[in-house]
Amino acid sequence: SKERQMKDANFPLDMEGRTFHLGSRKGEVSNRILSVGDAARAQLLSQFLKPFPNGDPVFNMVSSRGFSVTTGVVGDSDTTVSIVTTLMGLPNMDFVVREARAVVDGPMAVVRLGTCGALQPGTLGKILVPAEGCVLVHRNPDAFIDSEGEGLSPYLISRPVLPHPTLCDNLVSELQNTLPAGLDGLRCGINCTTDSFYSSQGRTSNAFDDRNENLVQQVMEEIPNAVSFEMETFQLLHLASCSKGTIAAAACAIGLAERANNEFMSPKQLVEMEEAAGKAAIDALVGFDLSKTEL
Ligand code: R1P
Repeated sequence: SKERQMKDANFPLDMEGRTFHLGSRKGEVSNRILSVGDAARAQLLSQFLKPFPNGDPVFNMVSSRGFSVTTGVVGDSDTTVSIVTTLMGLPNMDFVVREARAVVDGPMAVVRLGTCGALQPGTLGKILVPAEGCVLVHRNPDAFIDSEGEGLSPYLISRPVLPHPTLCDNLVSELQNTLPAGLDGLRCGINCTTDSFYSSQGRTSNAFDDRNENLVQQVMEEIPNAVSFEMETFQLLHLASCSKGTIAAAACAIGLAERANNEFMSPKQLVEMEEAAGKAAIDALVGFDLSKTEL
């Protein structure tokens, strides 16, 4: 609750050792984390987690900020996985990765399963995997200052950051096993993480000065193998690459809407893909050798 007494303003913890936003403490989060955007997806995929061998039930908590952590054992193994509801956007992924890192001992593996806008024709409903990397597409506020912004680009595109190659390979081969269409059900390429669902994904608006009418075209010209627009993966892969070799990360996302033709998946198709891709992501985490997080 908001009344929690905190200590250490540099990295706040409460009196029980719980982090400020994710709200978990040591012993509650596995070294293997599946990060998903919303609570319904976390709930759906918790079917793959079983009680602990000592009889303890699957652990579940929701923080006052709305993040959730569900930790249990996978299949007949004694390997644990935590499913974390990461909510949306770069800062929330930052909270999850940093605050999970603070309460987990030893190396970690994190896989994100999200939804995304599908950028390539014919990829609606496919799983889009940033095996070739992930860029950040973000608004450049300086370009919007009337007197000084002239000549500046209103959107900036970072250089790509890569997933952990072995973890990403694990994910692709597990997806091949679980997706109804096998390899045809996925497409690898570059993911574009954006700092807005609207402006920096090229959705136009009369209500704001967004200067984004040509943004999707610009992204596709600069990054011909761009497959997806979503909002968290860059932060995950970037932080993993800055984790001094302690975090391996990879990601995939379901092509929920195809941008070029404006088509959406049906809710039923979405749940089927969430289940299949979620199973694959959990199996990829379980099969990953944690001693190999260093690149
Ligand atoms: C936007 O609708 C949200 O959906 C996508 C985006 O990254 C953003 O978080 O992913 P999730 O379904 O995982 O939240």
